[in-house]
Amino acid sequence: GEIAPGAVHLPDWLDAGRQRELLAACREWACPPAGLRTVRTPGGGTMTARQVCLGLHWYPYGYARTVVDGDGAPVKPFPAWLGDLGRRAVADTLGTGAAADAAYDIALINFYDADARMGMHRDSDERTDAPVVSLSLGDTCVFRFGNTESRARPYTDLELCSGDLFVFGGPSRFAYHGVPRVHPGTGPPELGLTGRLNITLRVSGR
Ligand code: MD5
Ligand code: FE
Repeated sequence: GEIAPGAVHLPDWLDAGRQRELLAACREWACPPAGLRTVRTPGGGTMTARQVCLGLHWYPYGYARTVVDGDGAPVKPFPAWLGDLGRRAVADTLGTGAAADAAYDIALINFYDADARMGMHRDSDERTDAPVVSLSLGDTCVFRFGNTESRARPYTDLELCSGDLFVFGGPSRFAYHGVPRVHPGTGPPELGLTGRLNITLRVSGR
């Protein structure tokens, strides 16, 4: 349902078979070169969620062609089928008009173990306002959807489960958001994933 203008949550959008396929693809993308890495922040810390990128590699803060805080390898390509999936996601949430010109070219895949979190932030390194498509696999998390003014309240906490789709478009594209916790062991057992994966599809504008 619509959580705020432009922010639409569709639980169970990916069936069990699609979840398995997407997880299998993520496992290949996670392999070196340019695989899963620990992201270093400009302040000298590290993010607790580990990440792999397709199309362009995100590093705090900006985008790069090579894995700056990984093995220096060129980032893996963004496959056409993932762009098709993104446009289907936007069509199913915001309508076919919104999906028509969404040329997805970046995927950020975040892996959360039981202790990983993501602090409240805004995604503003893309040079477009195209909707961000978010897909979740594995353990359920608490997702904190905030406002466009500050990290503070008001915000809404909701659970994102394996197979859920969330699209952030319109005025919700630049809202603050975060992942305050993951509930370990809550994913579908038959998926065979310990932890949580989140796949976001984005339009770089580059
Ligand atoms: C996650 N990832 O669950 C989230 C899902 C990230 C990140 O936050 O930056 O990798 S993306 C959620 C998102 C994207 C764009 C806008 C908004 C939320 N929003 O306005 O709430 O790993
Ligand atoms: Fe984000």
